[in-house]
Amino acid sequence: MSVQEILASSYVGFDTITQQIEHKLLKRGFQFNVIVVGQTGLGKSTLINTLFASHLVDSKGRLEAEEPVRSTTEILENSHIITENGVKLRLNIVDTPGYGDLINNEGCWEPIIKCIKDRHSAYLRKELTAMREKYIQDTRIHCCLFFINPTGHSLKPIDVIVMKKLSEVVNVVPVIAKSDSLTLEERAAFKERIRAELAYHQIRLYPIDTDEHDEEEQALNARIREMIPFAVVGSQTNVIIDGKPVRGRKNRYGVVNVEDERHCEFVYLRNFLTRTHLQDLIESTALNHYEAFRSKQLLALKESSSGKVQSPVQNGA
Ligand SMILES: Nc1nc2c(ncn2[C@@H]2O[C@H](COP(=O)(O)OP(=O)(O)O)[C@@H](O)[C@H]2O)c(=O)[nH]1
Ligand SMILES: [Mg+2]
Repeated sequence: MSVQEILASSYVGFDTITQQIEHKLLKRGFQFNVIVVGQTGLGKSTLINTLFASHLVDSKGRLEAEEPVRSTTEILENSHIITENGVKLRLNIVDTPGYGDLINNEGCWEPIIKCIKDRHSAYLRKELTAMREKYIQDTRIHCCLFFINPTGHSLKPIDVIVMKKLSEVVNVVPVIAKSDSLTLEERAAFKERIRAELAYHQIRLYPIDTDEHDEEEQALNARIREMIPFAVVGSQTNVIIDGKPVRGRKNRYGVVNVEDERHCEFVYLRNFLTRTHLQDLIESTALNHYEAFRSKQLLALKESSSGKVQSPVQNGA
């Protein structure tokens, strides 16, 4: 028997591990948690429904003018299971109605930051219990869609503050809401200005390159960063274009086809969120945001417990 033959016959079979992993992952399904932040009426619910091609979100903002403006503390959560070609995605949408609706928006970000941190600490508690579950359901927020008012001017000071705070605890993806209200020139100039402002205020938004990313991924990330913020249009209704129903908005002077790249950047956002970066959003939440939170908490815990141990010694015990 030649060496070649021995090698050929000694097939161990670990190359099937990818299939094994796939089988296991498919059985378990995926969990994706998104938080949407932005003023009432900017089209948050509509966009989420357009993104995931169904009527998912029912939490409403203000419906009637007489209705009181909701406080930002009212954070609503919707959970849905969507399936595509046998892949199960458990989608959690956290809606924050009322953000930035008030005249004085001082501290309006606090409930949102708290919500994100609370989820981190709930996960940490589960990790730390002695009889921990075999599989801890991932409740950490993987992505924050931040809706920018399509003013065409610049970011509001409050947006700058909030995006900065959010980017420290979560992957922030900014979008220009209702971008059908901007002309193409206005849109390009607005995007440019927002990018300049983000850079000026040193707001580091997702995606951020790490050692884990290879050259190809870094090149893709660079392209994404040049495109941010995505100028999107949402619609929950179909209009007929060339005999085919498409997601679109029809008005007196024409139709915006949401999925047409010449009309808006919705398709880029969807590809980015679901086709190219879904896994990275989930992973980077665990590796970066959660890890930072976790080590800070554990250090604090260690310090406080070592304080307790030392005290009897100090008392001369
Ligand atoms: N022109 C335009 N209107 C939109 C767009 N997205 C949503 N709307 C409309 O804006 C209104 C508020 O949308 P909604 O999704 O409830 O906003 P939310 O309060 O941010 O959740 C609805 O009448 C939508 O039909 C958009 O991209 N362009
Ligand atoms: Mg809504």
